[in-house]
Amino acid sequence: MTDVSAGDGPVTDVPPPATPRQDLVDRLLAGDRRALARVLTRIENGDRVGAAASARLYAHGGRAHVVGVTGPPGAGKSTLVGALIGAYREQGRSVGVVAVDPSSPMSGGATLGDRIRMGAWHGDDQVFVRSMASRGHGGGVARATTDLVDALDAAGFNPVIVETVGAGQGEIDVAALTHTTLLVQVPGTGDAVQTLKAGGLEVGDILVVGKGDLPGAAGLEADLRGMLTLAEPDPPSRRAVPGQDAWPVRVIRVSAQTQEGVAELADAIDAHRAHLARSGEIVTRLRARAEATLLARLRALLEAQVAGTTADRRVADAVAAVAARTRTPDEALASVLTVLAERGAPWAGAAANNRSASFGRR
Ligand SMILES: Nc1nc2c(ncn2[C@@H]2O[C@H](COP(=O)(O)OP(=O)(O)OP(=O)(O)O)[C@@H](O)[C@H]2O)c(=O)[nH]1
Ligand SMILES: [Mg+2]
Repeated sequence: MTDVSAGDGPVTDVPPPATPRQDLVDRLLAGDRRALARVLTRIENGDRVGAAASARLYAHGGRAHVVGVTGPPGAGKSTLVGALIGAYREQGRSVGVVAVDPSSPMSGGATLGDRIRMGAWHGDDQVFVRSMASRGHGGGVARATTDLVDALDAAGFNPVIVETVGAGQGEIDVAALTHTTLLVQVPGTGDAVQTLKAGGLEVGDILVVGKGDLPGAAGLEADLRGMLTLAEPDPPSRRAVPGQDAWPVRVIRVSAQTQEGVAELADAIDAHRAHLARSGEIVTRLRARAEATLLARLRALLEAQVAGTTADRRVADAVAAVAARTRTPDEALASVLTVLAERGAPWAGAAANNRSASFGRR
């Protein structure tokens, strides 16, 4: 384990006691759920303690199968996750859940956390649910979600389920951080097939027809199956490892109300996991996940450096000049880069020099 706490002080939020006590991360790793809850809160807050904890936990992760559950607001995602928790508990498996932006006011759904508190898993220390509002996190939702998933993974939960609203167009790209993605569609909304055509197919490993007890569910199931037979067999985003078969996307109709299809869905998730391991596709997915995580952090870093640049007089002048068409946007960029370089972004100075060199050659 890498000790990154040296510069940041120990990962604990109480003053050092007279007798040495285990710190939060050690307690989390030893199975202490209260320590886990506190670490998750610090991670969600995005503070230094949370960042230091994430860094220490990282080497302990990578064991959990991470399952994404995504779909439109009110599709029954939380109810479905609750049903899956039941299936996993029957198999004696622990389950960690991160629910992002639960219960939009429109859907009439209770948060998953509320359901658990009211339901059968209250007090079961093999089930841990964390709901996170996406509002107020700015661009940090994806980061916080990834770190929360990693912390539950390090704490030994397997699988870890992530519930998010949306299908690719949402504010966080769930497929980039999960191993198996369930795309939930419901009858009667009329947009299911459109969603899938608009990229959902590239995201979903398993297409779930939710609220399968409602009229229209069988029809939607048939539509989705029909669409799959017409779809490009091996789109670039899910290209199989050479020499291996691609995963055949499955359609499963589930009713969380009658429990119909829930066990079949849990089995399909396991089958997808086995496919990823057998075919070697898991390696590709983990690389893609690592790349997406790094790029997202790079983007966040650059955005933080860029934020507020327009407050600088020279940048404001450049903006005015572009608006008045006395300078081109590319010429104005040089001013912005100069300001960024002065504010401690060394790459900007190099980029500014390169740009003036290439303008000189023109
Ligand atoms: N008929 C029927 N209704 C369901 C089923 N599953 C969920 N519902 C209902 O659908 C509504 C929304 O359920 P949620 O599980 O909160 O949906 P959600 O997708 O998590 O909602 P948000 O997180 O707010 O987007 C609730 O009123 C549920 O009781 C089902 O299998 N059948
Ligand atoms: Mg929900």
